[in-house]
Amino acid sequence: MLVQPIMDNASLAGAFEEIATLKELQGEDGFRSQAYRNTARRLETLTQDAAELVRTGTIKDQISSLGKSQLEVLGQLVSQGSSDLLNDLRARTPPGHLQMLKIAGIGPKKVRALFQELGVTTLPELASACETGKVAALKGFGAKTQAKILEGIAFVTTSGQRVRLDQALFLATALLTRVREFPGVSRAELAGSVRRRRETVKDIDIVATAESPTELIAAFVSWPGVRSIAGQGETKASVVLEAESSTGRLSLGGRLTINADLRVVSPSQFPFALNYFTGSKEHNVLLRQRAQARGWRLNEYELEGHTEICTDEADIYKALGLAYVEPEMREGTGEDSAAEAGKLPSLVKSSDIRGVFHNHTTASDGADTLEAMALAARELGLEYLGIGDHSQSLTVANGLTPDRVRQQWNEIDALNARLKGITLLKGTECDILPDGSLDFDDALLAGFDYVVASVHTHFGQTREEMTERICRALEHPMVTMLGHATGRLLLRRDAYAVDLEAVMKTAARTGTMIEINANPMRLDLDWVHCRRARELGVLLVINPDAHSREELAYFTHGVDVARRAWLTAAEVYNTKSVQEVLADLALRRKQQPV
Ligand code: DGT
Ligand code: CA
Ligand code: ZN
Repeated sequence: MLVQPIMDNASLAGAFEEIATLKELQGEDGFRSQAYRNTARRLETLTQDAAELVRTGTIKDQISSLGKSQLEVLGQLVSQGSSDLLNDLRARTPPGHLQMLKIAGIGPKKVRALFQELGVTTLPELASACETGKVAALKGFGAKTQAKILEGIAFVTTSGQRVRLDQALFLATALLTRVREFPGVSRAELAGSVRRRRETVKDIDIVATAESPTELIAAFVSWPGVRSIAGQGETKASVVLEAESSTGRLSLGGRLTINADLRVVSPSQFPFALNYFTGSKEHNVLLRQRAQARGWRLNEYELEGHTEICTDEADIYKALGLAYVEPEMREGTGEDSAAEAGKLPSLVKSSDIRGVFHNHTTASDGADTLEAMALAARELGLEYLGIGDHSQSLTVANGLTPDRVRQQWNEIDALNARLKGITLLKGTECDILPDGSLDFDDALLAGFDYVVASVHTHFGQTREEMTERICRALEHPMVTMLGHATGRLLLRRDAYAVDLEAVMKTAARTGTMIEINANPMRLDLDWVHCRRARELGVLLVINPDAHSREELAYFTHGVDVARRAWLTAAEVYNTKSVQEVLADLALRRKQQPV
């Protein structure tokens, strides 16, 4: 049963984003599709309810660039929940063409060429065209591109079933609220990989108690957003949810489908069911073995043989001789012995974060001005906001020339003199050039409070070249932290080839921080390497890489990664106060030969 979606700003933005992509696939000129994409950005950052502005005919006051056709699309989306243009574009575009866009190195032009020259409409067809050498023979492709496409297909098809955590969490939280508000429900929690905050998830798992399980199940399978029912029983249901996917700078927009499972249990079963369905499987095995060693049996409903009552998960851990293990650490990687020895770390929390360093403004490729970003950071409760706009050679992102850098410093000084409750820091996201040198000279670099160094070009270098390149940058005395260490885009682009172990060891030796890039499309470092970095003694820093006011809040996704990596507040640089950070940054600069 498809219930009409509520057209909030994010859904409207998603529809515009999708129209832009589909128009490009149809070969319409770039300018017109870009206009739709620009509107998507504006809708996303609009603070008023766009649907309401459309209804009252005042939307053009907020988005002056809207033309006649875009206004018509908006009008239809708001009044009918769908748009003729979007429906028409969807009908004319093979779904396989959208999937092809997820392959790194393939854009709309290449998809069109493959379709027109070879009639390719699906990923399997594309794979066989590559395998028979037809793609390499096409103008503008070649053997190298063909090999890359094959790799990309393998990547997209193996990862394609999973959904990014931020998107799943958004839907899961809304669903959980509905479950909790349902009459007769006394307890309900998210379980599974969503609760453990894995970076991608297969489905949403919810565990609940209810006075009438059948009524809750019947309601659950008919809620808005449910596209179909995958299974329905007395105490369990599984549905397929469909929603507009969130937009954001690195996403493709479009539709998102994900399964959601609800399990209804009795109040006495609840802690056991929650624990079991939170997993991970590996963690469950560890717990079951501990129960067995005590002569008990642990399953999803009870701890058989144990006589004391368990009302929540902590009681179960206690019964097994363990301290409570936070869900993020339940991956079967030694958390049970640490819990037994009382050696579990006290994990960093979002409320510990007092500032962020890697953020963009309209000076480079951000959507908001310096002042708007500063006010939003203050609103979020941050004490300091570091600005890290792009450097000069990254012209595609409007990188700053030295002159523009100095101009921004003046603006920062002026804002710092004027604004209360937030301190702006002068930083840069300085490109690491292919040979490992930096995009600004030392004299200019010395004027920043700190430097984030990142790789944005020449991803195709060999593993040795890339490792040397990054390590050379880390050796540079003015580099404070390494940005998005591997360049990966979740479910879309693999990390570039790089020896991270060597990079982390170099960072540990030079005292350079490594960023946990918290953009939910990156999460780079990932939690596994992050935990290794901690072991090696690398100081980590969580950065949202915000390109708009809204994206400042991304740092919470980085906190999730840090928690999965067992990090405490002391091991994350930006839990320091503004005074501590200013003192530390000044000290770091003093130790540099200028
Ligand atoms: P995913 O793949 O992102 O959905 O990851 P999970 O961990 O949410 O996996 P899921 O949804 O298949 O199952 C939820 C939890 O239920 C899982 O973390 C542990 C538990 N579970 C499911 N199947 C088994 C099993 O065969 N053995 C054990 N020990 N636990 C299981
Ligand atoms: Ca799951
Ligand atoms: Zn970057």
